[in-house]
Amino acid sequence: MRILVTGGAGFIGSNFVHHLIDNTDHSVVVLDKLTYAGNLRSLDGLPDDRYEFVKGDIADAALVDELFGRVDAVVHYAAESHNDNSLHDPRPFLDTNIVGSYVLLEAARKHNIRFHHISTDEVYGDLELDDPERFTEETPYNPSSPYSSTKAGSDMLVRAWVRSFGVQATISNCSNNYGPYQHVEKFIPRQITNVLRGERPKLYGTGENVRDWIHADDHSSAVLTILEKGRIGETYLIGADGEKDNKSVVELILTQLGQSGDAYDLVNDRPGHDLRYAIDWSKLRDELGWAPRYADFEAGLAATIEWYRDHEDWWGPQKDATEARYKEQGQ
Ligand code: NAD
Ligand code: TDX
Repeated sequence: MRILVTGGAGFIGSNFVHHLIDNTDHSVVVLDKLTYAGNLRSLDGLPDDRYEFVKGDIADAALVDELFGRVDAVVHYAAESHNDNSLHDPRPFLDTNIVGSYVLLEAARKHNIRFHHISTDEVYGDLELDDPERFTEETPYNPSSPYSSTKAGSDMLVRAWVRSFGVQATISNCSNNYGPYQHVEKFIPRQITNVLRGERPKLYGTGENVRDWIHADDHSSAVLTILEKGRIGETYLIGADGEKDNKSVVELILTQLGQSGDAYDLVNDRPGHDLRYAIDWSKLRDELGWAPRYADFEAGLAATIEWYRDHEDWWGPQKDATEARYKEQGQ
């Protein structure tokens, strides 16, 4: 197959492109606008005969029409992805996550193309710390931020285009990813690169918020499984039983880098900050036979720290501007 990957120069999209090239015979066309979050260097070293890069906007209907005419399937990662940015300037989130997804769905309908939509567990809102339940495919949508509400809106568009127009689509909602090529604005890379630069990690609020971590390569193998075996019209939750509170993650980063576990600062909390996410991924396991490979979070984190230590040339150019923005917000 030739697979169009939107947002393939971003964090999870680039991990997926490497996963496809390394583990399948498929070829890849990447469509990416190269916003501040896109980095062509994340796609270095891919074989010319199986990989093509197209710079462009998913909301550009003429370009999207041309590309859908020459691929066999589409995996849609492109998005504005950072909650904090969405609180300061929501507009690009509507343009890309909603209007952009709409343009892709119209092209999928016209070309009758297999379409997989990448989404997030944040569409379900948040859980109490002591809630024994986890999110399932049946949990009602209850998004909190401009980011998560635009992702929820795009999921609803996909469901409507399946039901009303017969589009051949599936949806996955994944928990928090970590791994190589993640922008330094995000929690884990921000704290690793702070420590590498001699700065203290910054925890929002009290640090008690819980995220359910999964390695980006496990997200990729799950998406490939759904693309190959998923039932049209279905939603699959993707997770890896990786619940950790933010304070514990910062302590691990500090100690793995040889610092004292309490050498962090508490900073202003995020408005509307979701307390806890937790994913029940048993449908994906039972129906499609998928399982994660990175069961050991501490080992995956150590490998990620090594990657950032070795790749300052990749993240260094964006670090100062990112920290300057956080400083303005007291974070
Ligand atoms: P990212 O911000 O690292 O990458 C997004 C990519 O999309 C960038 O390369 C950017 O240039 C591109 N892009 C943005 N707007 C575009 C447009 N209009 N046209 C074309 N390209 C555009 O994001 P990420 O963390 O890799 O997230 C990818 C997807 O996975 C998103 O849909 C996100 O909602 C979803 N997701 C992320 C996580 C996570 O933990 N990061 C978890 C679950 C789901
Ligand atoms: O400096 C920080 N300090 C801090 O305590 C930052 C940047 C974050 N945090 C907290 C906020 C969250 O509780 O860490 C947690 C993770 O924050 P983010 O990396 O911003 O991720 P989150 O808001 O949980 O959303 C991520 O997972 C779901 C992705 O960015 C989304 O794209 C995805 O949908």
